Amino acid sequence: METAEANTRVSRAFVAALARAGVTDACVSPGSRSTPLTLALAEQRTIRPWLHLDERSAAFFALGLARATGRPVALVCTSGTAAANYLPAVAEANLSRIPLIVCTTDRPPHLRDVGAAQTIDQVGLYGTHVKQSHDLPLPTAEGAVARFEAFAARAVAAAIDGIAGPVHLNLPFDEPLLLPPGLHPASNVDLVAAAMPQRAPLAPLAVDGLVPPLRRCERPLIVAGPETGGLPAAAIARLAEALDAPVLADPLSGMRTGPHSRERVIDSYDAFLRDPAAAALRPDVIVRFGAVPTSKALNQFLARQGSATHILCDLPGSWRDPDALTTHFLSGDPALVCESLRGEIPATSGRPWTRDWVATGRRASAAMREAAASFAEPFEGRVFAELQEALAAGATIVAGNSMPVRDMDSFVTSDSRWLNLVANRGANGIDGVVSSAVGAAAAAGSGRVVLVIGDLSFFHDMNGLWAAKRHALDLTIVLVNNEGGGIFHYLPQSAHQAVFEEWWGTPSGLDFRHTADLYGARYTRATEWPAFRQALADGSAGGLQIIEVPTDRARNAAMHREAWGAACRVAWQPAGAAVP
Ligand SMILES: Cc1ncc(C[n+]2csc(CCOP(=O)(O)OP(=O)(O)O)c2C)c(N)n1
Ligand SMILES: [Mg+2]
Repeated sequence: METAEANTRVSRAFVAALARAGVTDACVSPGSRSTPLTLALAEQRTIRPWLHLDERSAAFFALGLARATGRPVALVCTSGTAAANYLPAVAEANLSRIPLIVCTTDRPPHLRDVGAAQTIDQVGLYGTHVKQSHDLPLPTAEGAVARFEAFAARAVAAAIDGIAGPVHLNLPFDEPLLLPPGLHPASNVDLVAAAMPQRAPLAPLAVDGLVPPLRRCERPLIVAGPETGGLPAAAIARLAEALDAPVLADPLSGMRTGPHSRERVIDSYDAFLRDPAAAALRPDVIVRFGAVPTSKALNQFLARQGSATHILCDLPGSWRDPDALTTHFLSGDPALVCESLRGEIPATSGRPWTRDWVATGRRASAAMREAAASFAEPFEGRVFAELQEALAAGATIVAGNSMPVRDMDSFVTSDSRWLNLVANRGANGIDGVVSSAVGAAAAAGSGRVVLVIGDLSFFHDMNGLWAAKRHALDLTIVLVNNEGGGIFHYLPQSAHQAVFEEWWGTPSGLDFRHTADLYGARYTRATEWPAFRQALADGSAGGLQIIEVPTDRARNAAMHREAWGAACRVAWQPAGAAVP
């Protein structure tokens, strides 16, 4: 009984310590080895335990919830391959800087690597995809309560400190795992949630080396890439004003929409930078914030600017520059970086360079919207234009990887009404997207959440729908069904007609109406935009809703090319031409 009592005592103390450190949600999947921890979570009221049947979905749900709340979410699973199913979401959380406390339970050390059931090597299972990984002592060890509490507090601190990310705790439990019901003591754990530690402001920045190029520059450019939780939009907008620089704002940067000054924000660069005429644009200083932009055209444009000064601003320890372009790295909190830089440069205004970028951007943006509205057939990009029109400020749009996030980039325009635009862009996986959106929908006060997802990505995580049903969450899913991988039509393999359809087109042949039935979702197949709008309006009543938009892959590739062409044709008018 000593072992069972120790398991109970230590698990309760561990859960209480997580709660004190600020954890408010845990995702728990059923199993035997995790029993003490699951019971400790089930018998308290401070941390909300969310039941999940599938660990891969559980981890992506946790990721979506943590991204929406900004707080670390705990994961609890049994031993064996259950733990391995967390890996895709752990990798995404690590790259997207989302805090998770990954608690895998395990056999005690003497039962490892000796053929015991449901036992795999879990020590360091997530490799370099976690910020820290610890194999905890057995609950019967001397001083285990204090040690478990310390590991919980330390894990939360590590997960949110600096560059946020996942932390792995491997918790061994020996049998008997728990006491029989009559002997199991009532919980006397008094859980009090403490305030989250704040990120300490960083020391003033060493900006000296940057000042001359910034003062001298004539053609500055600011690039706002994706950032979990959003970049400091107002601070970057103020820097853009002081420098009088255009801001190329990725949809996932938090800068494309919102009440900050968007005077210099450009939303259509992905279209017009495709044009050979873009070669004439030669920025002399490029200031970059956030991760690598979604737009390939922008990344290729930046990679061509070899003679420019590239200033990368990011948190210490980060280096998001796959093309090795950086000439100056400024480490620090981006908001403080902006303020420091602003103090060093004389205010500038009226640069023709910036006026031209902004005018070009507006013309291209209008042309893209017009093109999207003009197609008679269902055009995938139009989904985002329709959503931006219909959704209230503060709504969340989760874009699946593949074409949805690219269409979000092309068709969500700069707007004073803030939309929370998110996607799993750390590792760009098409896995776990449904669960990430369900997790976002689970965040209290998150407003309406709409997921736009391709059919193969939807198939990949249909299990994720279970949590929406089980926890009665409100989520609208726009299922863009082009019967396969539409994105591959933009790649060279699309010309290899003999093999393309079988190995890249890959239609699933599934009727997703049955998926909706299985998970109790309201289902609409919208072949016309008025029907789409009506379904979207109906969905605001709540519950789980799937709006399927059937599209044609090959035709959509052609329509995208037409839209880009239209944008490029109007973008390069001489300076002073009318701006729509
Ligand atoms: C886990 C994972 N497997 C495979 C891929 C490669 N991949 C990228 S896009 C794509 C097709 C996605 O199809 P769909 O979700 O229908 O979106 P569409 O391309 O039609 O917009 C695949 C297989 C990936 N990114 N992640
Ligand atoms: Mg598809």
